[in-house]
Amino acid sequence: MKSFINVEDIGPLDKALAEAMEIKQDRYKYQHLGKNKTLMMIFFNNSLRTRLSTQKAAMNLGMNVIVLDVNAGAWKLETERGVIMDGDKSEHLLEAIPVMGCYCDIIGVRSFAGLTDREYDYAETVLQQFIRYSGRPVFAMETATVHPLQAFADLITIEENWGPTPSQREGSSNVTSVASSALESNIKAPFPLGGAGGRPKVVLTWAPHCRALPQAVPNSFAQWMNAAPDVDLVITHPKGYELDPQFVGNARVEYDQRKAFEGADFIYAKNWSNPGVTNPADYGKITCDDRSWTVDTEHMSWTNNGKFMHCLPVRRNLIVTDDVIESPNSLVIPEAANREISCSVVLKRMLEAL
Ligand code: AN0
Ligand code: CP
Repeated sequence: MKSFINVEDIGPLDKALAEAMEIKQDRYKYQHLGKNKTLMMIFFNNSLRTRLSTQKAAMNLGMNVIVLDVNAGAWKLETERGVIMDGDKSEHLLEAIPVMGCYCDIIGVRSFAGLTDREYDYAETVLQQFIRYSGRPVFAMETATVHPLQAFADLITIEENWGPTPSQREGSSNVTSVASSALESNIKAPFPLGGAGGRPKVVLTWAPHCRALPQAVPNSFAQWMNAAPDVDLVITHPKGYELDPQFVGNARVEYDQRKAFEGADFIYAKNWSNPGVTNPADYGKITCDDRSWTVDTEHMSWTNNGKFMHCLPVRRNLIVTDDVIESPNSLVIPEAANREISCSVVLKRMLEAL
């Protein structure tokens, strides 16, 4: 795998999920792959989970790791070509990127959307420069429009928490492609999505926030759920918050949050700023702060004993109430734990392709 940005990059999801389950059982199994290989993580924005889980995954694979926080200690970088650099930026990305590439074998990039210029953000301008000029395989650690490591971890978490009890799973004869390919490759079968338990209803819900946040997390979540075998994806948000159609795909959009929640097996909450799809002038703005969208126990009572998910960091009592995030149905911690697993699969694939 030469880059990891979109769901297609990982190939068939059944194989990727089976590999994730295999690595989860023995996370040091592929430690030989990373010997004398160096991962460089470049952060243009803050992070807790991505920083820690990616480093852990790389260490599990025997890699060396270099972390650079661009805004804390490096020269301030110019990203636009053609500007006269007489301001506060001392170095241009066009030199910095190939230099970074000299010191490593694989590069991970975190570079959020600026949320002022939709075209610039949706062209993934910074990420594309890394791909073009670093000479190294590059993966997204949340870029302007996508956060695939998160979406892959979310898929693993849904897979693990969906369906009947473990004993019923063993006896299930309704084996789908996930399990069959896993069995073929002699890997312990994960529970098949869309198997004995039917199709999980997964609801991506917008929730209010005090800051303008990117669309990367909901974009990737929608993209991965659409690609997953037999997931019934419903997206709910206030009018005007329509995500880019390339990510919405065939998902159902339901503007009535209560209707969307009815019968849901998984509630995936996230704030995003206005994607500027219906009104380009609204791009990156907060055009709704309706607190009735905050996920509370009443919201969860509309679901099918649904599990609560959020990628974290989360602002309590804006996105979700204390009661819901602390409830036994909250998956936020296992979800974060699976970031180590999703990243391990990605780095393993990249190391194999070096
Ligand atoms: C970021 C976002 O919404 O994209 C990162 C989430 C993983 N969140 C914040 O900036 C609070
Ligand atoms: N979920 C996630 O990516 O968290 P961080 O922003 O802390 O890395």
